[in-house]
Amino acid sequence: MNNLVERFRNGEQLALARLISVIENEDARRNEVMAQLYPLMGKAYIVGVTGSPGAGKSSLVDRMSMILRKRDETIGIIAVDPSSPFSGGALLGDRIRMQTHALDKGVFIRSMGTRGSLGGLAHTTKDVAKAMDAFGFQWVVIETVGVGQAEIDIMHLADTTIVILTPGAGDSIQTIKAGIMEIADVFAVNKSDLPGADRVATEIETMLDLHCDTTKWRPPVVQVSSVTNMGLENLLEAIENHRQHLLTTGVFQKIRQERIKEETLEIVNHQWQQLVSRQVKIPGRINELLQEVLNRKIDPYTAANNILAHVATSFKSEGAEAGPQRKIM
Ligand SMILES: Nc1nc2c(ncn2[C@@H]2O[C@H](COP(=O)(O)OP(=O)(O)OP(=O)(O)O)[C@@H](O)[C@H]2O)c(=O)[nH]1
Ligand SMILES: [Mg+2]
Repeated sequence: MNNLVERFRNGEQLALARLISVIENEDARRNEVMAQLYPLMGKAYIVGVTGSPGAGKSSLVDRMSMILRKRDETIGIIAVDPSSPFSGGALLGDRIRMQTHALDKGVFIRSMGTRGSLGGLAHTTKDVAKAMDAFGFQWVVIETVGVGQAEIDIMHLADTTIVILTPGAGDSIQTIKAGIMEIADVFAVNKSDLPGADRVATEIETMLDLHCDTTKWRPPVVQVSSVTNMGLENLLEAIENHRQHLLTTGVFQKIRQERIKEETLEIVNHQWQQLVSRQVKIPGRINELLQEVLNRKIDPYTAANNILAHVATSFKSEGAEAGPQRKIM
């Protein structure tokens, strides 16, 4: 494992791919890996891209990456497809749509598709994004279909979230109503080479006039086309403007700090749950307490308190030694 981390530090993409597999498979070494990579994290700018199936997310990410590469900036891309059972490597479709970058070391594409990911899809995506950040990519772009809670959670990872709408799909207002409006920092009307794009853009602006708190940030609406490459520079400028807004208002710093706190508490929660489930599996005090509840000798609340106390004691003896224990730098 140390060898793998060392190769990762030396910029070997194969090592990055292997470490992502460790993260995805909820391997016992996952926490150890994340702890080792932690000092390298926090430099990438994270962009979320969401929209209905077929809105052109992958195509747009591909085009944006092309421009960023011309500026010599590096990009890690995560394509999350919750409906797909596949995981690891690139899904065929994404491989084709993003093939422009097949031989380019400045772009790394990873598709993730397993619903049943043990730590949860959002949790795993977050860790994969962190691994790409630690690897040194200046941009980490996460593409996901904007439907369920897990996907919205994933978008909360992003510094800037782009919501893609298209003309003709009839989904603009519907999508906005579905609560996606709250997560949008930039609206992209993709497929603007097709008729109806102006109307969609106007609809979004009207919606923003009515509902947007302009004291904060009014999401710009940018018309783009991945086919004609129209508007791509404007889209990148909109992202840059949002980034500057976050930095100058101090919101960027605040959000990053909030996230670190939240994530640390999430780890506590996660470890705690694992500790409890491990103990429940073995005969012992916890099972005795559960049995007493079943026999109506004690109530579940008293039992829960006793269980917590018991787990805490065993954590002192076993758990504290199991995980990573290092100081940062
Ligand atoms: N006319 C037109 N077609 C586009 C544009 N962008 C993408 N498409 C087409 O729309 C289809 C879907 O594009 P994708 O990039 O795969 O869309 P996606 O949102 O990533 O799709 P999923 O990941 O399957 O949800 C493809 O056939 C693209 O060629 C565009 O700007 N104009
Ligand atoms: Mg796609």
